[in-house]
Amino acid sequence: MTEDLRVAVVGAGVMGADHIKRITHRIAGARVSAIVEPDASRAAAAAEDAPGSMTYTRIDDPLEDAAMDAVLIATPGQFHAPVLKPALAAGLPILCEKPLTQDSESSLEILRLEQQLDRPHIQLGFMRRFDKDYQQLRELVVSGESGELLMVRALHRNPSVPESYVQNMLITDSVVHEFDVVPWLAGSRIVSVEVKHSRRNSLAPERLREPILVIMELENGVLVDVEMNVSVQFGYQVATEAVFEKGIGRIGQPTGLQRWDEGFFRVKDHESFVTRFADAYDAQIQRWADAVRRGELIDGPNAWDGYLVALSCEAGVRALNEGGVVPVEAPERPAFYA
Ligand code: ISE
Repeated sequence: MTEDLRVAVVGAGVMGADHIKRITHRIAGARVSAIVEPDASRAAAAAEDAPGSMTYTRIDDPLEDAAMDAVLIATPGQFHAPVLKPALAAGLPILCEKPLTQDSESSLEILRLEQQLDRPHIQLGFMRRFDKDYQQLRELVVSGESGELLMVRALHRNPSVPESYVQNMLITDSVVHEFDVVPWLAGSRIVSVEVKHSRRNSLAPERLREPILVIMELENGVLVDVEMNVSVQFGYQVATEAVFEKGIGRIGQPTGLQRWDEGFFRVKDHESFVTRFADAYDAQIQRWADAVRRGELIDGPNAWDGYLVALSCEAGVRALNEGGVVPVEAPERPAFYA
């Protein structure tokens, strides 16, 4: 393909608007040709960041106009399936923000539709796999330089969450990232999930009981704990410590200017995932666009990975609400997704 890849961005909320700016200003060989967003003011604001784009309120219209070569889905999770289905039927390559769909049953339906095509068309937006720190940690695991991986200790902290964020989203919207990245890091799948409730943060919204501690066991025996905390007030932190036989690997510490003044030592920390993972989002979308232009269609986690994560989320939600150690059973990866 010599022309720019024409991308339709569906959903112009926080992530969609950020991706529209990214594609316009930082991604080579791609441009936003269509914006699908029912909220008129959001659509108008997003269109300003994508010169030459058309705005629509429903996915069917740009599909009918053949206004795009590829689709980036950044709507809330419950609207993924209604966009995935017609986009797959049109044979378009898709980058879909997490989660694939709301549950494993509807994810399976998407897998069935995708398998009617000649190869995977859906890449999942698990951006942590494109973060340099995570990539280096994975290389350390694979190299064996520090011996075998024994434990993973993860911190996932948000300053606050929007009103639409409800209790189960601790798992389905937040820990969903660890459910993807940890098996990728450790080279082993999740076999069980347990959730412990800590003393409740009185600053958390009424409807939330958190922070929580999520404990996962991997097939290779590695134990993983995740502090999931969405009311820390002061900033956004995603950090991991990996415990090996002969050493420790640590990622996600604040970087940049260190200041000593007025009796304090300070380093600026992130306030949102938008800045913490900006480089990872850039790399993810650039590699996806390059893969689509080469005709390979995806270069990252696929819909099967999204399905495995949906299974872990179901176990996680059960563990959150009912307690106990909940097993995660996953079928064999089909050759289509090898
Ligand atoms: C949000 O939707 C994300 O995907 C962020 O990466 C995560 O840290 C946050 O907890 C979610 O709400």
